[in-house]
Amino acid sequence: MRDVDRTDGATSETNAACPRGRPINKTEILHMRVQHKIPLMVCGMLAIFGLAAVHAETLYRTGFEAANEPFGDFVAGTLSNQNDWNQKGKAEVSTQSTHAGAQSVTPGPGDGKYGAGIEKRFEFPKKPELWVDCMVDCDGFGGFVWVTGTSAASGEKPFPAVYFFITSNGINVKSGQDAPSVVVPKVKMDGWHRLTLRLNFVDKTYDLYVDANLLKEGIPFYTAPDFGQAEAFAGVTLGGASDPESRAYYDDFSIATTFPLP
Ligand SMILES: [Ca+2]
Repeated sequence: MRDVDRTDGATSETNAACPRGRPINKTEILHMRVQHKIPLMVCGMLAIFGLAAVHAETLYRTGFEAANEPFGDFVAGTLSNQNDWNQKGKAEVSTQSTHAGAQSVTPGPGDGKYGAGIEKRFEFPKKPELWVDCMVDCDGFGGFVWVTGTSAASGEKPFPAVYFFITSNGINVKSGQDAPSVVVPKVKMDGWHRLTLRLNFVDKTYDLYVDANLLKEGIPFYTAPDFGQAEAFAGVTLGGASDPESRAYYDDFSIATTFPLP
């Protein structure tokens, strides 16, 4: 027996599932539909998460080791622009202080006024979100990190999107040439610490994590006088303090489209 509810087109049936032979009411039909939909919803969610897992990409990763590096091995000693990590100072692939393995990288000492830095450019397809992750040991002196980007106004010329200094008191963020520096919640940056940045090129902000703890979210990208804010990722500069005695070491550097694991 099959009835059609003409008000909503729903079909009610009397069959083995309805032993008393009474029509199934609308509430029961709705319940059955929901029950039927739950497995479909679960399948859909699994498919979405599966696709997300497939699309999670590690775009670059290095421990600056001598072997088994997926994007190029490093020889201990003078950096000499190995694997397109460009240097201006006396940068080295170092065995002095490492977070993992036998080697790390240091931009070398400052010149008394500015800290030395090492820089690498990347040419990834444009992404709305990127995660930059690294370990840093500032050896008590401090350092600085820039993430550079490009905008329609800057063309191919990169300029800072993320601009901060690591000090003994915490992390000092600059959001513009004339903008005041902001010290995010104080963290003691002695020894090795993990720095993680979630870059949002849609909102033009970033979130800052230290040792996987979110310290501050939604920090505006640096605003450059002629170029505005970065719209696409261009590269990274890792730097040390200005003191000639200073050394900052970096290790386990990666760029990915999702939160880096573990
Ligand atoms: Ca290493």
